[in-house]
Amino acid sequence: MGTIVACSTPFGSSGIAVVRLSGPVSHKIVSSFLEKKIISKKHNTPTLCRLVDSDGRVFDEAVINFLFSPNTYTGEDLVEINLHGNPVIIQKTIDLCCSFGAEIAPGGEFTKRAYMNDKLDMSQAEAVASLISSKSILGAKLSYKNLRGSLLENILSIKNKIITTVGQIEFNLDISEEDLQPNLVSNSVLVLGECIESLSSAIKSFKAVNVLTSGASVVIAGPTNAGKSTLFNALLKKDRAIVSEIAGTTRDVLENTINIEGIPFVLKDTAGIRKTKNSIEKIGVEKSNEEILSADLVIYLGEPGSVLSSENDTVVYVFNKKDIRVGGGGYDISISALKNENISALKKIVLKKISSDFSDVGFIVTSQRQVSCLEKTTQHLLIAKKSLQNSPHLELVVEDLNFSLSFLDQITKKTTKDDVLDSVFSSFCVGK
Ligand SMILES: Nc1nc2c(ncn2[C@@H]2O[C@H](COP(=O)(O)OP(=O)(O)OP(=O)(O)O)[C@@H](O)[C@H]2O)c(=O)[nH]1
Ligand SMILES: [Mg+2]
Repeated sequence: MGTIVACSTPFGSSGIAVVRLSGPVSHKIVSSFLEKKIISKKHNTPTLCRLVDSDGRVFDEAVINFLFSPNTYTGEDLVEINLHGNPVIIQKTIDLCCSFGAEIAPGGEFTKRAYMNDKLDMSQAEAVASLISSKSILGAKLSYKNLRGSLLENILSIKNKIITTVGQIEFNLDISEEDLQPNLVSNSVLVLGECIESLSSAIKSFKAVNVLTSGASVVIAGPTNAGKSTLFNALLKKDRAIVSEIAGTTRDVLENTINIEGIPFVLKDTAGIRKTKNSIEKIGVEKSNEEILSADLVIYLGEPGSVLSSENDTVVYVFNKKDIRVGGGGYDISISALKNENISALKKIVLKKISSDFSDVGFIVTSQRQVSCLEKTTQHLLIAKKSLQNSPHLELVVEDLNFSLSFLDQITKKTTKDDVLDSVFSSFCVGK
């Protein structure tokens, strides 16, 4: 593998920026444009150095850390250049690295190398991506748990149970299929049942984790003039949406993120739902219905007696304008968006509805790819379990158990195909 370079911090003006190199000649490349061309022989000893352009003039000074294989993030020789965060200086440094033999690193290349050099397994590499993209501190904590090997441990424990079951069945097959060990079938069914249960709770955890890392989408919906945009503004604590007494004011979906007790919510204001001949408003209403369908939660501002007609049943029914009218029976809460009454109580209800999904998540997965691997594992375990219970054709059972193991391997081990690798690492940012 060649030597790669990238800026690991966001490109732009900042106090400090970090340019990183990894690969066999990374130390030599960096020393080529230092005023004093010494390569540090000591691991992890940050040193102040001057950076020199091809005309021999110094253009910045930087704290440079030379790190030696294998005790680095990638497992290769690595250099971290902490320079002033000016895009011109960053670009000059990267250009110089390239002129001395480095290649620009594509997104995720540093973590991909860490994976290739056995510094991380696949579940830990994916935890790095979700740790970086997490929008809440709780999401970051869960991702960090996986980075430290929580998912790996849980998967290995399930794998061990399956491998032991395969071993016991194969041992029986070697002796005699007719003369089965007592309790072999019943014990195996029990163990596979336990594995299926753990996998199913991990699959369920994904929705909750996704909310913590990407934010829960909360759609404010209801008829025209119900006060949706007024509520949107009240929740954001700023006048973001246009409010008026004219029915059909909001046409496009407006979006903004709020944070309730550390959980991110992507709040959406939508067009009021009504029958209309206006072609633009009609498009707005269609968009509202699409948003309602895909929302994690809908705040529905309805008229008394009206119910949201959608397949999405995660709804908080809100009676608005309580300052000028009476009612509210059968609703989850009465508020006045205009007078800011009961807005905090509404936030609490929203938080409770969303967080009930992840109040006690233990074994969690953080990517759709991991979910589909676990689903395929479960399918084969279910078939194996059924075969054991119905007519124990033990060879078939072993075949399905081996299939289930191959899907677990895709989450943890290195047997992963190139296309899976590309899809995982291409979602990373450059420099990680
Ligand atoms: N008295 C009172 N008026 C309210 C309240 N909430 C909204 N309104 C008024 O109701 C009218 C409609 O409010 P909007 O927030 O624009 O309603 P909307 O549901 O977004 O309407 P569309 O975008 O047309 O679907 C405005 O005149 C608001 O001032 C409330 O709690 N009390
Ligand atoms: Mg509106």
